Amino acid sequence: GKVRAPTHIISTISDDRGEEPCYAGVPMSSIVEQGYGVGDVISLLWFKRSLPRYCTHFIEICIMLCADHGPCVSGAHNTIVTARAGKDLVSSLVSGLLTIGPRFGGAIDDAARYFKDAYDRGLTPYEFVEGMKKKGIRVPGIGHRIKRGDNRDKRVELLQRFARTHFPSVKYMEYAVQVETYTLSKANNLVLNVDGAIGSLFLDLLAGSGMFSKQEIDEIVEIGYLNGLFVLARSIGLIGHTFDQKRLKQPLYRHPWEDVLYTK
Ligand code: Q5B
Repeated sequence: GKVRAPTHIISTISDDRGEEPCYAGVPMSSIVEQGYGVGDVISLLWFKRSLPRYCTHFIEICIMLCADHGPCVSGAHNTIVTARAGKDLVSSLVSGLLTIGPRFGGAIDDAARYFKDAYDRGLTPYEFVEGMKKKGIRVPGIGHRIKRGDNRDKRVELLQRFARTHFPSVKYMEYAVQVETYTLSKANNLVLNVDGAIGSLFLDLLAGSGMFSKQEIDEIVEIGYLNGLFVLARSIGLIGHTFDQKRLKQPLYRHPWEDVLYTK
């Protein structure tokens, strides 16, 4: 009989062997003809299922409001400097992307991990925050360079308003808000930031949509899918910054001596 040669790659999310590519079994023509959006495509390629419209809309809102945050943040700064050094689009983009991490934009997965663990174990915000302090770990999803208790992040408010209106449950987000109330009592910059809002609300999406088993939720949180939202979104802005610098024909960037403390 026929013998199947062993394969070197296993793939489960897409297939291009037929007349048209399929994402998680859904042909491209259906995606286009049924008016799917980028949230649906992310659902198919990342989660391997079609999610309800409020979930895909939420994903799209995350993408839109994380697409850029001006030229001064780490990612845009790196991209601008790289573009001004005459590098190409991909180099400029990845130079910015490489700054995404635990302090900048890449705290979403850890925010989800820590908020989930603390909520599921029934820790009070005080026990959670002080426990993190004892371990010397900053609470992921809390704190911002320019946002304050009296100057909240509008993006966080927009996400919260959408979820309170459309999600069946926002228990993880409400827990994150209680944590914020406690951290704000310690310092005015310790607000719930955009990473913390997305991390906690995605837990609510996973737990409340009825589309994921407990085991699947644990796996998604453990693998860490959610920083992908920031990486994907901010790529839009970083590409824009690259084009902007090239359009403006900006010269090589050199940091001014006056802004460096030279010391022995
Ligand atoms: N303290 C974000 O810090 C920042 C604490 C804390 C306990 C905390 C910091 C942090 C967790 C990581 C996180 C995502 C580095 C941020 C983003 C996207 C963005 C960016 C943009 C965009 C800011 C002063 C005192 C110290 C610290 C204490 C600070 N955070 N304690 N838990 N989480 N957060 N990142 O202002 O006693 O003086 O030693 O690491 O969630 O990246 O727009 O810019 O869209 O692009 O540099 O929004 O919060 O404050 O380091 O001077 O700390 O607060 O221990 O206490 P800062 P520091 P002490 S959203």
